[in-house]
Amino acid sequence: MINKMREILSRITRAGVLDKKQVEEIVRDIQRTLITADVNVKLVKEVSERIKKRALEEKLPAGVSRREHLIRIIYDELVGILGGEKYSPRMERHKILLVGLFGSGKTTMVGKLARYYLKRGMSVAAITTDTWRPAAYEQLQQIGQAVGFPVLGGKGEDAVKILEESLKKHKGQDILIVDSAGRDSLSDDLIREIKEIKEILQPDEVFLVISADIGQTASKQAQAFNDAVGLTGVIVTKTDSSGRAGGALSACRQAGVPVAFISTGEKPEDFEVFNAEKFVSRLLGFPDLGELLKKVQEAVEESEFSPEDLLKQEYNLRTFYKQLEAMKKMGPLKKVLEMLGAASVPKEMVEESEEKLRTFKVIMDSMTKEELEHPEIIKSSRIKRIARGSGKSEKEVRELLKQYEMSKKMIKKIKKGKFRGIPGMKGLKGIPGMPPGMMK
Ligand SMILES: Nc1nc2c(ncn2[C@@H]2O[C@H](COP(=O)(O)OP(=O)(O)O)[C@@H](O)[C@H]2O)c(=O)[nH]1
Ligand SMILES: [Mg+2]
Repeated sequence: MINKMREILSRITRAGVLDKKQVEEIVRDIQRTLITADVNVKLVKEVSERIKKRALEEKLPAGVSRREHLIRIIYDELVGILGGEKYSPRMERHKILLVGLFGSGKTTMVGKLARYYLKRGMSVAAITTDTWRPAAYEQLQQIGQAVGFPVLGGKGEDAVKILEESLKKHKGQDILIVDSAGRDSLSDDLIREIKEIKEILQPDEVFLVISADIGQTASKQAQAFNDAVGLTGVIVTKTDSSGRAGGALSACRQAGVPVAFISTGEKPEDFEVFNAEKFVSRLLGFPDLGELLKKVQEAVEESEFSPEDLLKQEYNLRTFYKQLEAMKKMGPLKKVLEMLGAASVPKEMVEESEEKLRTFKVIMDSMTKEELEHPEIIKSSRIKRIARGSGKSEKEVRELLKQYEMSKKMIKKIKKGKFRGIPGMKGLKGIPGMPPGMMK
């Protein structure tokens, strides 16, 4: 799912034009990817219809390009199907009970949770009431030794007895984690056992641990466990090795049971609080998409530069300068495109343009009003005078004029409708006529 989503995004950024046909193709690709990840078909249909409708019908916010808008819509909608309320881990003393079927990753999860709270300065102890799995106690012991927490007990034949005896050894550690036994399915016998354990332990959190492998079945399982024993949340494991994590996560959301944590590998550190925005950002190919999209939006709102006005106004050195300033503010957007592998924008781009902007500004301050508004009158004697007056070289003055000329040509093309975009940033609507000299 991850690779496929990245491919789709990079196709969006590479596409010359984003017309109806292109949008439909992209939506079909997203549909296929979600179905492969075992997301419920009805949900896939709903979300892809919404993406299509919004992409084709919503009015573009000022200064936002069609492709940016499409990325934003896809991001929003994916967060919508995967996310719910964000879980905040309790940072006070509490008891956690882990329940779930065989092999879902409960015992491994004890180590992850323990490490998480130990790192935050809390003390931890654990108990296993698993009387089914041979060597369940030894498995947890090993994890406890590696991570650094005591295992209070877990040997015996009766889960309830084990728990009662182990609780006597509890020395008041902040976090007490109880690992329980699974079954192949949610049997009456398992329900009874969990209920008894709950009665005695009085846990603050009851987490159902499920493997991402079960995909959309997670919805039924979460509901069944919730009805039978009452859950405070779900923990989804094996999101690293299963292609169905999207299905499992969206299914929990549909079941109305929040996903508290996810596990991303076998080691104790492969673990995180579930955050749909972060998850989707990673899915789409880079870690801070939400943050970047926000920055782009702010940059656009801040800048008073309107591409439409630029085309209406007479183009001269003053408009050229305004355009450069706006371009500088668009920095974050370039970062988005660059990270998506779409644009060949050099890293120095922003800094370099800032320095150039300063130079250009100094040079322009030494020009007369007439020269700024009708740059075509600037010939070599004026260039000499401007260079002397501004303390810059003639070469720099010529460079400013050259870039202005190139930019002006491009604006002309846009006005005639022949503009296809800047190489590497094709069709980018926000910054028409960015001079190629600034993009070396
Ligand atoms: N790849 C991967 N393997 C995991 C993850 N969590 C658990 N496992 C493995 O799944 C298997 C079953 O885990 P275990 O904790 O014993 O499951 P339990 O029966 O629910 O206690 C073990 O081999 C774990 O190493 C995970 O997030 N990613
Ligand atoms: Mg176990």
